[in-house]
Parts: sequence; structure tokens; C-alpha cells
Amino acid sequence: MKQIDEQAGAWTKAFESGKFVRKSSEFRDSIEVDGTFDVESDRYHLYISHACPWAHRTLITRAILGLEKHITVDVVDWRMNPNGSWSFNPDEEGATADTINGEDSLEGIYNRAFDGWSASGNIGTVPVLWDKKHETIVNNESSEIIRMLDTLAQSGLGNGATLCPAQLKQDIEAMIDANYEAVNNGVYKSGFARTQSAYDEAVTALFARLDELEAHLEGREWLVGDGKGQLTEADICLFPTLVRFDLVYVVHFKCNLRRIIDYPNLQAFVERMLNQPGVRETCHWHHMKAHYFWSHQSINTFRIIPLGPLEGAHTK
Ligand SMILES: N[C@@H](CCC(=O)N[C@@H](CS)C(=O)NCC(=O)O)C(=O)O
Repeated sequence: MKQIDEQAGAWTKAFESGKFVRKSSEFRDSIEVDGTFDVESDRYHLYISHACPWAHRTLITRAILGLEKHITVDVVDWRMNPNGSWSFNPDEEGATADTINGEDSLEGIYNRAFDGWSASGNIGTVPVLWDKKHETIVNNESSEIIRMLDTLAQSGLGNGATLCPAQLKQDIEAMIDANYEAVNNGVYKSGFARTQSAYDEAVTALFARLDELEAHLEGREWLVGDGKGQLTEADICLFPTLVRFDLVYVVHFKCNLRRIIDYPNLQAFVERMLNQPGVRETCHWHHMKAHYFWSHQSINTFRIIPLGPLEGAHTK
């Protein structure tokens, strides 16, 4: 469940031979009918960042499944602290206070859930799924949180939609896995690489997978399912990376072999997702863009935020 000892000092130790290595998520409990974390309206709370692609998955899922009135949300400031921690700042447009625990920082939430969290050198990531009843973190792994939201939706709280139909579950998980290292994590491995070879390797794998996805989407609307496919978790997991790509990753993470706008099927996929009810409202363009360029001084010393691009999903 909680793997905090081996994860201590996550950001300082997160490089091997110049390669960025993402630490695994620490809180891995589940919402289950009749379980410790039972299905209940207004029991669970999401702490997210509008900048973060992993957190974005959970906000989109909440919107698509119609769970807004059942799950509350707080949003951290887009400015990440130099050690990688997040703060609450209700004075910032689009951000909020911690309306549940009254903490100033996300670390405070982690300390409430795990005594000695900060003392062990840990920081804490978004998203966080918080249980207001047991006053603890249920889970901080986005791919698992979105599955739990589906459990809530399947138990009568949502609008009847599912993003993980049983007959597609295997294909959905295979698609999510196939995109995770190369694309979702691949942009970070490109951008945070500390050797030329680590960068070359990550960017090559990233664009090889984007090329495959472009071909896969020919004549299809969604990644998984028969015919034109059907909107599933696999789409939710890919979209937050693609929607940040031209806005941020091309420049900031040097993912510049191509842009998404150069891939007709991927660009159409991004627009299709944006046109799903409630999805565009989950995209806070300023938080997305300003966060990366401002927060990662190791790769953008003077925190200059580029003016462009003029063209892209964020302009519509
Ligand atoms: N495995 C996590 C990754 C979450 C993650 O890395 N979030 C980033 C923001 S994009 C974060 O909070 N980083 C802060 C830190 O690691 O100090 C998930 O998918 O939920």
C-alpha cells in the first residue's frame, strides 16, 4: 500500500544514467461496494492541479460520468514550489483553498494521511482522492482513481455512462499500457533527460508511438472498441498529454519532431474529446502552460513563458 520509505526524496533521486525515472504512487486503496471505502455520495474529494495531465484524467472522468455533485474538488496553484510540492492559493484565478482540511499545501494532506510523510523526505503528487469520512487518502494513482469513479458511476451515482465496459476491459488496459511509457511518461522522459542519449531514446519512442496512434485512428473515433470505437478510459488517459503537447511539450520538453496539429487523426481526436460535454471546461489553458514554463527552472532558468503557439486546440 504505502511505499514511502523507498520513495523518500523522490525528485532528487529520480534519475538513473541521465534518464528520468517516475516514482510509483504510494496510496493504492480502492472504493468498493461494502468495502472500507464504500460507495457514497459526497464522501470523496479530489485534490487536483489544472496543469497536471494525470490529475486532468480524473477531472474529465468526473465530468463525463456526471459525478460533479457527488465528488468535490479543490485545485492547487499552478506554481509548483522548487522542491516539487504544491500550494493552495485561493487568490489565483482557477485555483482554490483547501476547502476540506484547511491546509496551505498538499503536503499537509499527505501528512494527515501518513504520519511523518514530510519527515521521511516525501512531497506528494496530484491527483489525490481523499475520503472525508475516514479522513485519509484513498489513492493517488490517476489510472486507478478513474476506475474507482467508474465504480461510483456504476453504483447509481453517475449518469449511467461507463468508461470501462467489461467486454473492453482487456483492450482498454492494453491500450493504456502501450501509451504510458512512450507517450504519457515519454514527454517527461524527453524533457527531463540529462544526457543526449536519454533524450534521443525517449523522443524516438514517443514519436514512434504517436505515428502508430495516428495510423490506428484512421477511420476511427476512439482508441478501443469495434467500428469507430467507443469512448473509454484509454481515450481519457491519452487526451491530457495530447492537449498539452503543442502548447507546452513541443517547446518546453523538446518534443519537436512533429506537433499534434501535423497529425490529422490525432488532432481530430483532441478536438473530438474537447467537444464531449463538460470536457472543454476541464481545460484551464493558463494553468497548463504557465505551470511548466514557470515551475521547471532546471530546464527554463528564467521562467520565460512563450507567447505562442497561435494555432492549436487551446485557441478554439
Ligand atoms: N502516478 C501519478 C503521477 C502523478 C504526478 O506525477 N503528478 C505530478 C504533477 S503532473 C506531481 O504532482 N508532481 C509533484 C512531485 O512529484 O513532487 C498518477 O498518475 O497519478
